[in-house]
Amino acid sequence: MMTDYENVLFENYDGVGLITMNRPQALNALNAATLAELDCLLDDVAKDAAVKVVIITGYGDKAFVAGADITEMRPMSALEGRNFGKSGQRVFNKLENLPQPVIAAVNGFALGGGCELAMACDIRIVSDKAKFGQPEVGLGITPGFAGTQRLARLIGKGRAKELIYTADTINADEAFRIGLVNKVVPAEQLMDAAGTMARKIMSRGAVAVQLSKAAINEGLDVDFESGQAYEAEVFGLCFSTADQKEGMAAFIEKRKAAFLGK
Ligand code: CO8
Repeated sequence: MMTDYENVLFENYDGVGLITMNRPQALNALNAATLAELDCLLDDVAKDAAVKVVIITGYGDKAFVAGADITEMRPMSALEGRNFGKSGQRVFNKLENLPQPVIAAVNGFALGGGCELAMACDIRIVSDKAKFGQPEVGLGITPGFAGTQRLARLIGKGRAKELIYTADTINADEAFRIGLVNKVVPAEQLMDAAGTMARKIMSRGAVAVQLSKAAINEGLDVDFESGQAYEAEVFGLCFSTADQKEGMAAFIEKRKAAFLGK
């Protein structure tokens, strides 16, 4: 695994891979170099069997990610903007479809591309100091890293339109109320809460967790019947795993399952 990135940090804590977005001088804003590093890091993580669950957070106590880098975007042509948007979409799709489950531990501002990054994660646990929004129309652009798509799918069309058209910033409690985030915790408990959830997920059958993730993601992009067909295939596949034999034996024997992840 490569570890000499500048703008993204990576550490493996007993199977929990911690990715830290690390450009504190710009509130961890995503420039092209940061996106490129995240892209490579995700390739490494996807292949790393020692990483069971991933947590993504932002460096410092102020920002998760304050968006795409406005200084870098300012002089872009239409074509450059389109290509930058596409490259961000591609990296965020890679994140969304990472084999391992991904928890966003949102420690502060998650605006624009930062909100879009959090939405590409499976689960969002957030500090009570976190702030969310899609401020793009206030800059004369639309969301460009799939915010128009993921926000509407996550919180519904009406609320997504309100947030995007007004460019309002909302606090953690409001984000929870509208279903944008899973859980709000006091700032100082954020990493503990994310770690606790990561370890709980790790205690389950890893094959079943990864196949559940694939089935949910696959299903949201196709019609219901095709989603069900995919589910039936992965459900069947589970019966060829050691984890299924262990999980069901443990239930019958009234003991805790010791999964092998295969
Ligand atoms: N890009 C570049 N630099 C940034 C960004 C950013 N998104 N956000 C903050 N910074 C920089 C500031 O310029 C400042 O730098 P300096 O110290 O050199 O002046 C430093 O970070 C600290 O920021 P502030 O002084 O502004 O800190 P405040 O506490 O006063 O304010 C805010 C914090 C409210 C988060 C404020 O920084 C802010 O509004 N930031 C911009 C938020 C924003 O609009 N984000 C959306 C950007 S657009 C986007 O994400 C589109 C995604 C899709 C792109 C598609 C491509 C075509």
